[in-house]
Amino acid sequence: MTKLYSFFNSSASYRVRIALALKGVPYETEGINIRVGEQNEPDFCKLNPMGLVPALADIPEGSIGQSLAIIDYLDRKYPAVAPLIPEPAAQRALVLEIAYGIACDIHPVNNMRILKYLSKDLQLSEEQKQAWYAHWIATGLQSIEALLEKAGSGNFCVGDTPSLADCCLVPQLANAIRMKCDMSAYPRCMKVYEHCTSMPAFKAAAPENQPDYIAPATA
Ligand SMILES: N[C@@H](CCC(=O)N[C@@H](CS)C(=O)NCC(=O)O)C(=O)O
Repeated sequence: MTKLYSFFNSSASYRVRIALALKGVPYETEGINIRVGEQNEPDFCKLNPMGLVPALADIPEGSIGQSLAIIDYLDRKYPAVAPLIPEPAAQRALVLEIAYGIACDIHPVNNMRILKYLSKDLQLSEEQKQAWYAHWIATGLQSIEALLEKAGSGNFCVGDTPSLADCCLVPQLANAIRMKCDMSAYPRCMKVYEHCTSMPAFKAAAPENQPDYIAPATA
C-alpha cells in the first residue's frame, strides 16, 4: 500500500494528508519524528534526499518528496476525484500564486531547522525567536489576505471547491494559531480555515488525528 512518511505537526505533511483524504486514496502513515532527527537518517534520505518530510513511497514510480510535487502527482493520477489544480489558466494561476506564496515564501523561513539555527547557532533568546516567527507570519499572511481578496475567496481560497491553495493555507494557519500569532487582520484566511477544518477530509488530516500524534507536555 502507498506509504506517507509524515510527522503529525509538519505542515508540509499536513498539506499532502489533506490531498490524500480529499481524493480518498488509501495509505499507511510512517511516522518520522523530526524532533529527534529521523528525517536525516540515511534510509529516509534515500526516499527524500532533501531530508525533510513528507515523502510518498511504495508507489509504482518509487518515491516522491516535496509536498507540492506529491499533490501535483496525486492530482494527475486521480483527476476525476476532487481536482486540486484547476485547468483554466486564470484560476490555475490564482491557486498556484497562493500555494507558492505559502510554500515558497512563508513556510521556509519558519521551518524547524531555521528556528533551531536561530536558537542554537545564533544564540537568539526564546523571545527573539518568537518575534522572528511572528514577523514572517504577519508579513506573509498580509500578502495572502490580499491574494484572497483578488481571488474573491469565500469558503475556499479560489472557487467553490477545495484546491491546492486550501491544502497549503489550512496547515500554515494551524501552525500560526499554535504559535499564538494574532490572526485578527486576516478575516478571509480565517473564513477559509474555519470552513475547511469543519470538513471530514481536513479533520482526518489534522495533526491530532494522526497515528504518530504526540500530545503537548502539560506543565
Ligand atoms: N518544501 C518542502 C518543505 C518540507 C519541510 O520543510 N518539512 C519540514 C516539516 S514541515 C521538515 O521536515 N523539517 C525538518 C527540519 O527542519 O529539519 C515541502 O513542501 O515538502
